[in-house]
Amino acid sequence: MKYGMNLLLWTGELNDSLLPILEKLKKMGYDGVELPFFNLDLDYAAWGKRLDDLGLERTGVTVRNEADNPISPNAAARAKGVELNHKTLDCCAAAGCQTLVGPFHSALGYFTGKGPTADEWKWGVESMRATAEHAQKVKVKLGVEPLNRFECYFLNAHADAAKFAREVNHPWCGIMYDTFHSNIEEKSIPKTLKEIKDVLCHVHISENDRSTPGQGNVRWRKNFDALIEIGYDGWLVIEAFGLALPELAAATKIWRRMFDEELQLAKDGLAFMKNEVTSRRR
Ligand code: LER
Ligand code: MN
Repeated sequence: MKYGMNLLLWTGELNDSLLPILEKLKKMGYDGVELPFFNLDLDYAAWGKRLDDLGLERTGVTVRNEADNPISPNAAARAKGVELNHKTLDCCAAAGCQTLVGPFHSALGYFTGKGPTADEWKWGVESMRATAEHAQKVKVKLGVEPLNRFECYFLNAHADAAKFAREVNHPWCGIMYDTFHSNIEEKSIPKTLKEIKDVLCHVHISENDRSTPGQGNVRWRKNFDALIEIGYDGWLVIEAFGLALPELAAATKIWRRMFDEELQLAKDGLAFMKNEVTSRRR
């Protein structure tokens, strides 16, 4: 396994105040960090160089919004969604990210009041195939992320995301699994993980209240048993949210702080993940 920390706990935009935090994450024993890609005009090649110097690998996360919704009935909005996904992939490549994950299949926090239609599914597959073709060019793998029903309506169950990726049918398009969304949407963790195994390429380790993994109500034993059972051996990235994210707060519904200190959360969360994995491999 590789162990990562999502920087959304601190910021939605990379800036110099992160440098001492990155050094500490490396010293703690993290293999890498997950970078937010919301502002696409930063010098991501320079960030890649800084992270190389620190010895931190990286993955990337992004979202789409209503104006650039890849499943919109408005063709111009769909084209904008694909264009921004392409631009995000270019930024990921410049920063040296191996994977781009997140709900870039449809608009975060936007609802029509109905479930997905056949047209939305078709547009979604077309948009994602175009995105995957660019992903292949720049050599950044896509990890499509289903979200719980309160954050989006297009892909909620992990098995639906897997079906979506199979229809996109492109070697550079996989899906990811997030323990927080799974805790809301899935009936059986082992069944879900077995069902998505062929397309799974990334995991978010996230507690039921988005604070320190291991200290809440997620069914951790079942999650780690099943991940080891299916032979998953990729990134385990902690995703925790504080109040640093006006961009995402409205969609992810984070209104209060649920932990004492960010670096303590990172330290305790890393120890928790490593212990869960190594204790099953003895
Ligand atoms: C959002 O709920 C989420 O899980 C993130 O990975 C992407 O914003
Ligand atoms: Mn997530």
